[in-house]
Amino acid sequence: MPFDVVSIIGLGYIGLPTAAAFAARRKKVIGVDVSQRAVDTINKGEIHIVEPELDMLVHAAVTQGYLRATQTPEPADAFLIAVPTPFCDGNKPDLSYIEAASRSIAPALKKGDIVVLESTSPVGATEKMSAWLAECRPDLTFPQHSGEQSDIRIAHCPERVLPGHVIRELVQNDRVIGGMTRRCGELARELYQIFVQGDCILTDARTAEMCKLSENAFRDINIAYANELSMICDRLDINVWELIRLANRHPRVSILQPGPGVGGHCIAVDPWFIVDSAPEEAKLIRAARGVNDGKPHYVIDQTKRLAARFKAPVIACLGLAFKANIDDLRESPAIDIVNQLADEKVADIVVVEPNVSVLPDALRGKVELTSLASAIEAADIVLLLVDHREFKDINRRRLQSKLLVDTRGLFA
Ligand code: SAJ
Repeated sequence: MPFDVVSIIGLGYIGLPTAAAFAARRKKVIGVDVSQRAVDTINKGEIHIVEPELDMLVHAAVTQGYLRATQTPEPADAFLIAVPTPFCDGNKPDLSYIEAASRSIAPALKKGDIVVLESTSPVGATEKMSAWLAECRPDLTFPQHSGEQSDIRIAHCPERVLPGHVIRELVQNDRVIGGMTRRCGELARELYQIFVQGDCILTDARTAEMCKLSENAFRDINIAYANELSMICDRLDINVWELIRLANRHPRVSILQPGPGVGGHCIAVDPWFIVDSAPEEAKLIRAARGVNDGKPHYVIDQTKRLAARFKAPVIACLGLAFKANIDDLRESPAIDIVNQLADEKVADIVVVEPNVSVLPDALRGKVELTSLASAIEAADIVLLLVDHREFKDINRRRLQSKLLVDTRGLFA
């Protein structure tokens, strides 16, 4: 039977749930991560990230002997690479994690194995991965040289799950599978059908890469539209939340929600991969990035204008995560906003983030992490940055004497 052993390289927000999904289907899974802390935590049956239901799945997988984590790659029948693809200076994609992961698994490869790149990647990355592997293993053949007959099969299958709903979406979402050859795609489809209930649709690797980038750029452009509307409505003294509710009554209109900016490691990053590869053509995609990256500065200016009304203002900043009900602080506009307000000494700042117990490095020593009740009690200005469920229950009467900057429309 093919795929007796599956290895997942990178045990983060995507890799760990994927490892757990294979293990739940009684596949032997070897999880590989460079972090000793992540490896130790997982081998205890615990998790190092916050994602609903993941703890139960990982605990079951480890205690039943289906999942084991290690820092060193071992032989397997299928290797899935799920490492970060950030951008470096100049908004250029940084493929160094993919390269390091590829080189690390190369010694463990044997004839007949498949390697799938799951990380969101610029067009051409899967071909590069194949070339790195080929360079490390001249004794094996790879698709770009020997086509259908290669020893190792290579494919790209971008993850599409929404943080906070990963376990459900991992199983239910359709998957786009880009094989370096038709046979590579077919084999990858067999692999994913072990746990995916959605359709697994075959294409080539470059189209699969572009498909994932296009999905996230689509969302970025639509959020930019909502953010731009929010600023236009401020100028025209119109409640943007009511406006969007009304416009969305049209059967073919579905405007997204404005916010303090776009965060996370996907939507704020991936459109740049398209811009980088086609700078002349990608005008709209670049403009949307500009609008969304500009929104935190707009919120900072709004807050500063209110703070100037007080002698010694206290601002309660509600939320640091990049979106509601998660602990993920990566690329969070809320952190940039709090950081700049603190650096400019606009006010004394207290912060509430129910999903973390310590402040991120960027804010340590500059602001105080406190409870919701005491933050609101102390505040002259309440700056709502994330629509966490805990904030929805705030007693509106306690806000009556405060000035509000509600970037998420929670109190609208
Ligand atoms: N946001 C808004 N207004 C909205 C929706 C989102 O301001 O109406 C903000 C959020 O607050 C957050 C950012 O956008 O700061 C991104 O959040 P998100 O929920 O739109 O997306 P992510 O980054 O959590 O996940 C996205 C998803 N992509 C799409 O929906 C097209 C997910 O399916 C992808 O798998 C994921 O990127 C990824 O890993 O690429």
